Amino acid sequence: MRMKLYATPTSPFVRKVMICAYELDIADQIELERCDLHPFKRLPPLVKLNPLGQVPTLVDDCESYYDSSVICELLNMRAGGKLIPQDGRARLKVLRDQALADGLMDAAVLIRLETLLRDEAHRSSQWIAAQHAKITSALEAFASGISSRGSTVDLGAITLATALGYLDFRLAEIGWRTDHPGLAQWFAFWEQRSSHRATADLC
Ligand SMILES: N[C@@H](CCC(=O)N[C@@H](CS)C(=O)NCC(=O)O)C(=O)O
Repeated sequence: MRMKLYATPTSPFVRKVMICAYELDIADQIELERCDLHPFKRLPPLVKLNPLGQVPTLVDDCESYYDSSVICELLNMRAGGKLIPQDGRARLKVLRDQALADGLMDAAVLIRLETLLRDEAHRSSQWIAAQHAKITSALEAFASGISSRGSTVDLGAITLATALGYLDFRLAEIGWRTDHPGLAQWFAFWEQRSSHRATADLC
């Protein structure tokens, strides 16, 4: 039976899930159900499946799963994949990398919402600066370990690549490549992967 993924085309978390699906060669088992989401409006059919009313939400075998980290774990399990090491410190490190890159994407989405939803008079420059600080230190952390990352394809690398792609899409003015040439070189390799290219219109 095909899985159904509730999605919006500009969610980096949806793209992360679909990159995993392509890497695991099971993207054709997923049917995308497009949702028109707005942060101030909840979609009752989506809330029924996920009380947070967020995408990505996946329905598999009459059960719904969220958030993106759980869905990626499910896809990896279903495909018998190797995107997440099974145990030990290796597993924890991949999950930690995922958490850091997810946090980077959360900060970028919050900046986007603050600037999109509020008029200038009500915008908090302090709030925006605090989110920028998270992005800066997350990029520094990834940059400092990039030489040992090599060409390994795991959930941490996928989430990092998704986050960098989202920065290019929504916050290009950050210009992260200037400060982090090693990260830029790594991402140039990633951008060529078919999973990244196949999901380009998702973000
Ligand atoms: N932690 C969640 C974050 C998902 C998320 O932030 N989704 C956003 C779209 S990018 C959303 O659905 N926003 C609508 C809302 O929060 O009401 C995940 O990893 O899936």
